[in-house]
Amino acid sequence: MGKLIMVSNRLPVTIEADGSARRTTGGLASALEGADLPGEQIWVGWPGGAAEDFEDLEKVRAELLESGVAPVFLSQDDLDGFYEGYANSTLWPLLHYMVERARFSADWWLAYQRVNRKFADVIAEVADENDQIWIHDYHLFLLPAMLRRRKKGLRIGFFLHTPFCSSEIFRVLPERAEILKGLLGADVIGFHTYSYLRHFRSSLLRVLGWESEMEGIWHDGREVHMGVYPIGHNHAGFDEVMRQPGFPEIVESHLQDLAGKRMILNVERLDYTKGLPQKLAAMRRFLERNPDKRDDVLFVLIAVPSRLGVQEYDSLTEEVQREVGAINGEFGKVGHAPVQFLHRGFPLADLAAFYALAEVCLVTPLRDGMNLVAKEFLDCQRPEFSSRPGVLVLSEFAGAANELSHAIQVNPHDVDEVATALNRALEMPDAERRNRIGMMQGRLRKQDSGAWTRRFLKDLDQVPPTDERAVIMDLKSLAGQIAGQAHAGRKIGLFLDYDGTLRDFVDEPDLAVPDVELPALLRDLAAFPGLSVAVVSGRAPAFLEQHLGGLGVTLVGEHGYRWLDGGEGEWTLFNPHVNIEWKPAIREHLEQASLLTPGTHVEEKQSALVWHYRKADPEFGSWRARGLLDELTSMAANLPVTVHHGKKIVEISSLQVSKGAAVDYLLQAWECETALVAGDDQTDETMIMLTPENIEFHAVRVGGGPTRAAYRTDIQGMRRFLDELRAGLRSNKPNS
Ligand code: GDG
Repeated sequence: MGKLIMVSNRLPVTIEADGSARRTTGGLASALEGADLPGEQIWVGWPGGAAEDFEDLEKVRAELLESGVAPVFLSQDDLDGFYEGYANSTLWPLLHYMVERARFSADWWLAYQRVNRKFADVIAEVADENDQIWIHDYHLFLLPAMLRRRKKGLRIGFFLHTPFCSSEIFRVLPERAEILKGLLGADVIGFHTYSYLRHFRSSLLRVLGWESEMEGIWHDGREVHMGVYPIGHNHAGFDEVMRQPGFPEIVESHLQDLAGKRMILNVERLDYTKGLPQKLAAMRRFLERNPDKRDDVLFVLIAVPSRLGVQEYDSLTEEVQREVGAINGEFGKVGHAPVQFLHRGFPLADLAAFYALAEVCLVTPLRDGMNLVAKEFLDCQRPEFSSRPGVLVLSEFAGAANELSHAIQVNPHDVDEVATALNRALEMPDAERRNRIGMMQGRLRKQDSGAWTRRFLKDLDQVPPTDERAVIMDLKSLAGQIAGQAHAGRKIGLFLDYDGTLRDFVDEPDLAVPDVELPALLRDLAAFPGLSVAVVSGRAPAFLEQHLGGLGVTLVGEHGYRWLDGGEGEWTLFNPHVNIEWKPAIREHLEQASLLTPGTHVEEKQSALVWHYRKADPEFGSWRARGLLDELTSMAANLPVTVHHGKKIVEISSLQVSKGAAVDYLLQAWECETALVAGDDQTDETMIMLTPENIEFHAVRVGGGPTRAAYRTDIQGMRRFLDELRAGLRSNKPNS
């Protein structure tokens, strides 16, 4: 097994200009600290600061490399455009649904691309074939595809720590297509919740028009797996500090400071997504409504400074400071200010003590990928350290809300609701508090950051190694083998689907005409003595004859209903007794569906009916198609038909007609000794599944999806195969 290369914008440590190191605060850093990563590792990331400020860049690089860290040094220009600009002023607000905060600049986009390339450069230097690369977060959306182009044989995972916003928001981003394609360079893409995965899939559909499955998407000749991996907190780290002999003293000293007040705790990186102003509004409402509790409670707001220098963050700090002052001015008294704003970080042991002592933990972000504070608070609730169990008040817009259903969940925008929840939490009887904590704590401790890491890396590990993925290589030797057999005088049949196999799909099927090279290629192949070629398509005869007639290639139309021997003369039916009496009733049903679904229409073929939804709204269209499929399947239970869901179509065709049956017929008629079938969808599987006796039979699936074919490739790979076969046929001394 190769090594693990962890890649994040920030390293888990910040390196000062003199080379000394300091720990970074934030969700990613603290989760990974407890993750207990396996095997040999290298961390790749920005060490903090601008490259210009380091006294001796090369010395720092060499020292860091020795301790397993490969730094990506960024210039002040990079930092302005990439970090403060595109990552934190464009992507961060958009991903958190704050469109009005998002700012756009072409220069920032250039810097974002440049810095992603710098990361790719550093990784390419330290990575070897079969290493696992685990890329973290929105700063590096372009990196998976860049890296894949740069270096073969890597297993690339990507995890997004933020939400993935609805496609309606994501579409706002000018570079939306590039970002999605960049991400699809990964083998495994992970999200915290199912909703984020769903939004990502609808963005693929709405921005790129690419349909995907829940588990992933076939892209660029490989399977990109998508999954839901809710991150856990660093249970081991908190457990360790709480077990230390000095911990009770730390708790005791904070308890003294509280002087009998009931602590309502808030811990966060100071960020507008965490909703501190809204939280302060709720505190104010609570204090207004509950004068009897004003002297009892103490709101402790720990807010670690974050992204200093970014304008939004500086003004947020000022806004919070002003409001804290105003609330204390209004509701405080000599010796007691109800709100304490601590604008700094604390050591983990102090944080654990705060969590243990809090009666209420107020976690009310406006949007949050997961939120680890909520989990850490619950974990630190241990009866030996506090007189009363605590209550979690949690925003329904935090990813953690999916898992923590026994918290009091609130809408953070609803000031009244949060104020009421605060009061309810303070009044909650101890038995209920304990019960709620118990329901959540066990699971959290098991699903900690270590479990999260293991799950993600296990899936990354299951990505097949390069040589298994490189099916196109196999086709090359297959081309040589078949050319050799043709030269040796064996009778060979090639049965090739058209759309999605020889030619890409386009929005308008009539425009999917063959490119200039295809007719010549097919003609050359069919001209070789003993080698017969058939294009086996679902298309109507007229289209096939117009574009592929007269080439010496046999045309099979309407999924095997009729054929044109050698591409000229008269079309013949494979089976003149096919039953088509079922058509009127089904046609009426399909026409009804078209009326109700704008952008769809019914195509009538001799032995089939096709409902096309290529031009419908993509989600509405595929939802309707699934419904139609159910209806037709039950309607057709006693009819001699099959129903099939193809690429943007639902097709009902006679049971007696199939591509497989047509190919079976031609295999005999042509007395084939070797045959190759190739296709990209379920109708082609009827040829792929044939098992003709005494014939060497090769089946190729073009693109993704379940198949019985032994070979898999993409359209380019298929065309390359045919080119190589032609070259083999032309050469005097064939490979065998
Ligand atoms: C991003 C996503 C997602 C805070 N103050 C102190 C301190 N912290 C630690 C907490 C916690 C971490 O910072 C904050 O993590 P969050 O998950 O709450 O939020 P983000 O930093 O925004 O993280 C988030 C996360 O990535 C992981 O995927 O959950 O949604 O936005 O661990 O303990 N740590 C110490 N002293 C402090 O004063 N030692």
